Amino acid sequence: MSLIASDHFRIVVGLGKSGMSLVRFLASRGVSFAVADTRENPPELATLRRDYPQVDVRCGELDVEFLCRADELYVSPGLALATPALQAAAARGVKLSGDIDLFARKAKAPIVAISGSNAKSTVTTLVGEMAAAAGKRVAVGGNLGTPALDLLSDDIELYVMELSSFQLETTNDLGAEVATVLNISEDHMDRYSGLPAYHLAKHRIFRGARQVVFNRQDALTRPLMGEGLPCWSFGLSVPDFKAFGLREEQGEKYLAFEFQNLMPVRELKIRGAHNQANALAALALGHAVGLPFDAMLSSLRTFAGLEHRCQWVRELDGVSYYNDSKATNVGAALAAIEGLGSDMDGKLILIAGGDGKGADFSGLRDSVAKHCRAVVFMGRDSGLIADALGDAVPQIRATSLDDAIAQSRAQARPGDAVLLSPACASFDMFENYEERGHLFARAVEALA
Ligand code: UMA
Ligand code: ADP
Repeated sequence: MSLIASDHFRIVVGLGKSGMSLVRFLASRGVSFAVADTRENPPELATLRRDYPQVDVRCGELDVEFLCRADELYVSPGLALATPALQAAAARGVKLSGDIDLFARKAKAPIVAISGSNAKSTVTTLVGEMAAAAGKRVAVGGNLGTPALDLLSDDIELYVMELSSFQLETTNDLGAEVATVLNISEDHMDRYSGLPAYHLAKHRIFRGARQVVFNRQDALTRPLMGEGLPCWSFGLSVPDFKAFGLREEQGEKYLAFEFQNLMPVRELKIRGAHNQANALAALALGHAVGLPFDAMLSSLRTFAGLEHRCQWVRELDGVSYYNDSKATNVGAALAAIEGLGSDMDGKLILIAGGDGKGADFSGLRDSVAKHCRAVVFMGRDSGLIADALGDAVPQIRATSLDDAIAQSRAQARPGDAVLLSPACASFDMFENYEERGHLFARAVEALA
């Protein structure tokens, strides 16, 4: 892996999980490459030095001259393409690309590609379980955790990929068998110039797709181009042709395809209207790649949801406690407040706040006023949320997560629920949303 410029010299920019998967991939194919990371001590540095000691690694501020020795940069989803050094390299003719483009070129099996502001992990996991229940050799990953390139194998019959807007920024031609953007609401506004730029990044998922699934209730999920591509839709309304939705018969609500009832909604283990939409999206994606209904429905009957997504923790004094730490944006918190709030007789005590990522919190006001008894705030941007909510409900400031739990408990009455659904990222107080969720669950379980 010399540093001498050649026609085929690559630089992996970013040495986290996806960067390390690129290193393994390129090394195994004898491609000449180096690595750069803006951090002094990136997470996979020790592994790289141990397993690939010959690879040149540059840590710290990106050096444009160094980057320009490559003909292509594989940029981590964690780095914005707008980063000046990357733009300077691009202006000098260096191609900017990412791991998903490489993966798409090498994958021999069909790809189910899933993006959206929320519900990606839930729907990706569900489609993966449906495919496994149908007897397919399926690989599931992407933004969900296992980097795409680590999934590549000749044995695989179907890839189910969760793709973030960050990954899609560097994805030029995915060529998925079926692609979807599940929903669009504001997120990552600290990285994008506004909703249109974020929307544009998400819609790159449709490049080269053979089929499309869109959300009938969210116009921003419809592909801007792609006339003539087979399209399937999902939504909570009554379905028509090529559509999944809800039908009601004799007081019983059903998941349905076109004019056919598939399964009573009450047989779903995952709760709330947002999860009914997720189940319908998964059915649409699975149907598009030929999975049989019986296998898909049996998965829906057993899937209990992922950790940190509206997860029931315990009941104490007639009050239920839910961990929705994964609600790192306004859209996700809204879905949880509406989904749980309309499913119960009591009210919610909402615990919110953290790193707001530049979001506009005013969209929470109506749902909070309708479903919440009080909001308990914690974290850096809690003042911004408090201002946006105005006098919708009583507001309480907490000094820590434990304090927030204690304050919520004091507010709750039997029949209520305490819901940690912060509408914010966690990085101001915690390592990540998982740590925030685990600490919440542990503290709630310890309540006497
Ligand atoms: N970073 C630098 N300098 C660099 C490279 C990264 O400062 O040169 C920082 C950035 O703040 C960045 C963070 O390090 O946000 C992580 O970057 P990384 O390259 O170390 O990330 P990976 O470990 O490769 O993880 C990435 C995805 N991370 C991001 O998009 C931020 C993971 O999604 C994904 O699971 C993994 O690849 C495998 O595909 C995580 C995520 O937070 C779960 N995604 C966002 C989300 O879901 O909202 C989009
Ligand atoms: P993602 O991978 O897109 O972050 P997850 O499945 O991890 O999605 O869920 C993230 C958050 O979004 C959770 O807090 C969850 O309660 C909420 N959520 C789940 N389904 C929906 C939906 N259909 N619309 C909006 N929010 C949702």
